[in-house]
Amino acid sequence: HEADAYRTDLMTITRFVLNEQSKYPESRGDFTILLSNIVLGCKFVCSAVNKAGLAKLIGLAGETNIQAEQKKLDVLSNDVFVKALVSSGRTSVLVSEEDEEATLVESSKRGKYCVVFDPLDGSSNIDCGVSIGTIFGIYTMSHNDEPTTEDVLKPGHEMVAAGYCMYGSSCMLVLSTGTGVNGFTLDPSLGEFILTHPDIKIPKKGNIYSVNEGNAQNWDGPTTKYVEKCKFPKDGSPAKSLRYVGSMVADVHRTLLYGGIFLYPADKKSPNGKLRVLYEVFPMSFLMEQAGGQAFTGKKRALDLVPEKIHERSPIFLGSYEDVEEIKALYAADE
Ligand code: AHM
Ligand code: MG
Repeated sequence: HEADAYRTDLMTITRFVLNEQSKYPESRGDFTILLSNIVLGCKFVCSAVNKAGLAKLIGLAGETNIQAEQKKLDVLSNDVFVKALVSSGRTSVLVSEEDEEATLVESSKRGKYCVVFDPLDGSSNIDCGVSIGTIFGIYTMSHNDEPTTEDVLKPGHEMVAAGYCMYGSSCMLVLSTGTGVNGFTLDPSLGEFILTHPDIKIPKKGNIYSVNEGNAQNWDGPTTKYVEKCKFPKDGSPAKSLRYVGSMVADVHRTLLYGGIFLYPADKKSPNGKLRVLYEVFPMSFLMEQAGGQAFTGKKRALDLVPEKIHERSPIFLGSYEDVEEIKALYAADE
């Protein structure tokens, strides 16, 4: 059928968010404008990631004037996001994994949102072409005075939106504005993200666990017991499969769609784990909860953490509701 070959009613991410925002009478389109700048950043990074191998080829051919392409991909991505977000006129504070200090936006360009982000996560996977991603979370300013770093040192449950973009076999943007989770795939011929995964719900229980097992000798008791249980279940259930890309976006994306659990626990060498609270742990925890899963730090609900520093780290266990229940029980028994 012709009708099947071409879908004519395209739900782009902009149209989707405009629809959602129109439910709020006070909405003036600020969020839509902010999001479209994030989307622009994601499209840029997607195109840069796809061209990364070619840029190297040009380099090898002896071109000398390729400074821009030679700029490291993560630095380039950061520059694009910071510029797009500042110029949106809708932000006051930006925190990026790439910048030691928060960016406080000059008064003429200020707006009501604060954005925390990791412009290109999964750095160890960049040079070998394995999936990498961008992660972001959005807060609103709670006052009209001068913005400060304090404006983003808030618990994750105060975020108004969070999402990630995965640069993988296709480019996918997964977003929540607090009313569920939706996935959009970039149609490269249109340059638009189209709704392909409406209302994503994570399976209640999964059969995959995802962790860097190379750190096992330094784990604490509950993590060790949990992973042992995944491999040698004593209750007759089948052993879980192990999948670990080493890119948080890819590992979390798979967990969201297939179910299971992703762990980056504390260990003796890194007592707070590796992942950053503001722009890794919070956005992914927000999405997990919105999809019906859970996110736990080993002590409490991840979204209840109150960061004291912008680059703070925390252990994290997130994924299917029932799988996270198990790790919670092991930590409770350990107290
Ligand atoms: P990065 O910000 O330097 O890229 O590190 C974050 C990444 C995550 O994407 C991933 O979950 C984790 O580091 C993997 O760490 P490890 O190599 O220790 O397993
Ligand atoms: Mg990172």
